[in-house]
This record gives sequence, C-alpha cells and structure tokens, in this order.
Amino acid sequence: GDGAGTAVITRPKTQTKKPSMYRVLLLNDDYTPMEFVVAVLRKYFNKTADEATHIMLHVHHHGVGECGVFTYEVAETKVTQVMDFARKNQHPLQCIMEKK
Ligand code: TYC
Repeated sequence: GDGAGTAVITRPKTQTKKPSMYRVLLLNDDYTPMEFVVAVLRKYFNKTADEATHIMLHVHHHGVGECGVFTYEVAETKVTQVMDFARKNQHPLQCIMEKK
C-alpha cells in the first residue's frame, strides 16, 4: 500500500452521503411593494397566497425570512431568478442563500 511493505485496506462504503442543504432567504427593505414579494414567493417558491403573505409579513417585521431549503444548484438558481426579476422591475429586493 505505501511501498514500505504495508497494505491499506479500504472498506467499501455504500452511497450514504446526503447533499448539503441551503436556505434561501428574503431580506426586508423599505421600498419593495408587499404585493411584489408575495408574487415572488408564489412564482419562484410555489407558495399559496396565504403562505406567501405569511412569509412576506414575517420578513417585513423581522428583517429576514426563509423561502425554502434546497440543494446548492437549486438554491443558486432561485437566488439568480429572484434577483433578476427584482432588478427587471426596479425593486431593491435582496435574496440570498446560506448553508443550513
Ligand atoms: N418592507 C416592505 C414595505 O413596507 C415590504 C417587504 C417585505 C419588502 C418583504 C421586502 O423581503 C421583503 N413595502
């Protein structure tokens, strides 16, 4: 194994590695309309009107809130989609991701 007369035995391991998960968060600001944030949550995070309103109001009152938990690639795609949509509509809404 190491050229010095020893051998290293590796134990075969079945695929048990779970992907790292990432929270996608919305941040509060003073300018993005509440209806726009609700529309974002419905369009990109498949929330119902009631769920979206609840999350939006949580962000409005607490400064930050969770839209969902995804694998890295999916989370990154959601962040890019939301940031592009906000910019296109000239709103300062910020969407970020963080490792759980
Ligand atoms: N604070 C905004 C307002 O009063 C509403 C808002 C909620 C903005 C959530 C961003 O992520 C946000 N119009």
